[in-house]
Amino acid sequence: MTKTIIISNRLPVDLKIKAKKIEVRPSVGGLATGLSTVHRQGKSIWIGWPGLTIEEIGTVYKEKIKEALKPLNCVAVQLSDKDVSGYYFGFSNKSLWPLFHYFLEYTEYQPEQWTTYKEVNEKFAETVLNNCNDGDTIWIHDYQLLLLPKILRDRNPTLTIGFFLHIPFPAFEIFRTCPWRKELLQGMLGANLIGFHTYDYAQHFLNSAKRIVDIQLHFNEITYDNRTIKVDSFPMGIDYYHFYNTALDHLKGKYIKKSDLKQHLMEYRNNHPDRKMILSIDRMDYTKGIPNRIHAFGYFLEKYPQYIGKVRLVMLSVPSRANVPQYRKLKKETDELVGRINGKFATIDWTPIWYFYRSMPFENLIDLYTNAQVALITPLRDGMNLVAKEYIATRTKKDGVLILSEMAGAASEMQEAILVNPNNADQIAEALHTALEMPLKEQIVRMEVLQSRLSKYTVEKWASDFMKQLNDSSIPKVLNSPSELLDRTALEKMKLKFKTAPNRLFLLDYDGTLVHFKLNPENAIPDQKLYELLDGINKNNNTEVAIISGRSRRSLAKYFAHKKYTLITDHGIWIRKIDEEWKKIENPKTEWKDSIRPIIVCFVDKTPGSFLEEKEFSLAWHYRKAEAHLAEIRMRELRIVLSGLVTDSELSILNGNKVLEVKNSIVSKGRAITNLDLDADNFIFVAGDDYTDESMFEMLPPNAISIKVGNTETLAKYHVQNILALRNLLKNFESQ
Ligand code: GDG
Repeated sequence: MTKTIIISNRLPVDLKIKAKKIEVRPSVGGLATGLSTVHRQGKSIWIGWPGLTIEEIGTVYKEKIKEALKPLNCVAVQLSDKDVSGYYFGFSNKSLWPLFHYFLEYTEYQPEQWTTYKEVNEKFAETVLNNCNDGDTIWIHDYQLLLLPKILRDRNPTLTIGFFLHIPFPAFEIFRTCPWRKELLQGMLGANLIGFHTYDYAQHFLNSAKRIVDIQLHFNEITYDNRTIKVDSFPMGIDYYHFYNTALDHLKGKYIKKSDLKQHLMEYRNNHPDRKMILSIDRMDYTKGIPNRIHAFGYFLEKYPQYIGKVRLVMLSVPSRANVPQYRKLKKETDELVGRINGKFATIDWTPIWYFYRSMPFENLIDLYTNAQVALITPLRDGMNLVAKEYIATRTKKDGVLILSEMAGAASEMQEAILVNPNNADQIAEALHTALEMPLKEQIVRMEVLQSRLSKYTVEKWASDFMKQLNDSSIPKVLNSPSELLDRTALEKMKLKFKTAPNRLFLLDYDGTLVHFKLNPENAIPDQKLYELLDGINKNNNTEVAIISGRSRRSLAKYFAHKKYTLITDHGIWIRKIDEEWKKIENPKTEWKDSIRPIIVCFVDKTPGSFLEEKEFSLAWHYRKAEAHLAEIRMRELRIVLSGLVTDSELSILNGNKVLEVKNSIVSKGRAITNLDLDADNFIFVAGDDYTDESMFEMLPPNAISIKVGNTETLAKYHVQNILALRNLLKNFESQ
């Protein structure tokens, strides 16, 4: 039975060593709650860092911790002090966090930290691989583990891998500034499904992937490395009824024991029923817009002095990453600002800002939520922001107003809040004024819509939606195609036929089948291993290796003229059999080139990076090197222009891999291979990757073995995932 493995930087546990004993308690964060259903179902484990380094644990406690985590189905990744400092405080929080939140001025790049980030992602992979079996489902979380999907995919292709990013994915112009942008994207592309909080983040990711990595895109489906990768948005919710019911219990006075905070809040309310409370809660992080909020509140008191003595801003700032310099600076700035506003506006019995720099127990959090008439949440950037959602869930009487930054992912689902630009102090002041004066009726109307939405899209729903799509994505897609993934039985049959057949023919397409595409076709040269493989097959008795390609005679001859292989070039115009001279097997007209060429040249001029390849009998417009988005638009335009001109049925337009080619219709690989010995008794093995190869598959006798490299629609009998898989398959036929 396969299982699910959840992987996040931190395990969902609080771990302490007290009086030589290990204390492990499950933590109650949003992610832990949301995934608890996934984690509870059947066999499932959670892998992550337990929060103590190898040095802190020492050899004595290592095994004890392992034992203590076992009942919770958790497995620890062992990290040293150096790992945590380079990977977590370093690359994750000094490079990725600011970059992804558009804080370029805080983004630092230190190669040693990048190296540690890679090493730690490898360490996570090792722990996962030691705990997983073929076919398991893996769900990886967040920016600390961007490289992990690819590492796992490379080591075990049978895994179904999902990845979810909890923070924003920035626009291409921001992301491209990262020195290791390509590796990061390739890392994420190891997954089958990549999830983001919002549609915008998903679009930013697709845009970057399109421009930086050589992918093909169809709506939100990527084809890369001959795999399909789905990209989608899954807005994360909260454990709605946990917040709602706890708030109800608070109102009913179920919690007899009153904390200091609760006591204060009650006194404040009873002694000053006309005073209102504005609440903000966040980690002390520069992305959360804390100084902007304090400034705006000060400006509000100046603009509307009638509220002096009447409203109070209660600000809970939870300490976070306090050893990163920018966070220390922020703390200092916040302390000073709060001091300044309080100094300026305070009266004998009233202070404008109550500021807490600490974390509070859950019960107190609920007290704050239920006592605040207004929540003021103004991050400069925020992946989602769960606090905004939690405030809504605790408003059991349906009163209260949420002011929310439009830069938070949550804003796209919470249009009934008052949305503000966090950099616009005047707009925030106006929003505060509107919120404080909002008639109860309007508060209720807005609250009802928000509550109804949040109570449906809970964190459990979020997790189950993601898992459902992930499980659907594990089935390889070969649409409308009879082709099967080649299995062991098929391979054994193939080997038997190879042994017993009188003659053997290996007919192999070149680009995309034997070698990877390169930006410039001139660079897609055969490697030594490929020569050894083809020679190894060719050494067998009665065996012919034939390379067939749309490339020109000159280009293919450069690589293989010295070999004893058959060569077919220009989509099937020239053939060179073993020990024979080149022979022209088609003689198509070429006059049409004079009228088509100027049109393609015009598109080359309009599309920087694209170029025209003049072949003897065809014209090819290559756009692999052009900016992907523009190239796609231009390719469509060119195809329309050409289709209008190419009414002559003797010409056809081929849409290849980042190339549009016009050639004579009669010329095809299918026609060309009729010049070879295709006797049905022979062992015939044909492989290709794009639709120009389909004409070959169509011409083959029924018992020939046809193989499509990649996952798209085909007439071939079998498909293999990629070039490496084909090369591995061919190794079975090397002469011993
Ligand atoms: C990242 C993304 C995304 C806060 N103070 C206390 C406390 N909290 C709880 C809140 C809330 C959580 O912490 C904070 O969640 P946020 O979503 O607001 O922010 P991040 O920590 O930055 O989280 C964010 C999130 O991941 C999920 O994908 O929404 O955009 O940055 O649940 O209630 N809880 C307790 N005491 C506190 O003092 N008990």
